[in-house]
Amino acid sequence: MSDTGVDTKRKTKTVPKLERPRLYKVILVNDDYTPRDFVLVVLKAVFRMSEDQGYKVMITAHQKGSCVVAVYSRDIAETKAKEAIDLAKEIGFPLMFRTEPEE
Ligand code: TYC
Repeated sequence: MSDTGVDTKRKTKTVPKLERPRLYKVILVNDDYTPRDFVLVVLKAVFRMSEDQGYKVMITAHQKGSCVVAVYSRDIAETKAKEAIDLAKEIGFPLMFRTEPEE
């Protein structure tokens, strides 16, 4: 108690709520020009996927229009998406990856 008679001592601690940083999905988008085998090469090289995983993701994007490849922090997701797009661009394929935040 202080000498003003007012109890200034806090009785409950305020614990700041730390929000977990949002995670971002990297999404593979289908197109009509990039060869399936090349999509697989990119998925294995950039996203470290096995042949099996890569094939499933590639064929899902091919059939449904898009497929989630992986989930990362925003920085890593954007870097990997750009790396993959650039790799395809170098060879002249329009392969596209998008990133979007998870709900
Ligand atoms: N649709 C392409 C083809 O038939 C293959 C492909 C699959 C391209 C997935 C992009 O994200 C993709 N050659």
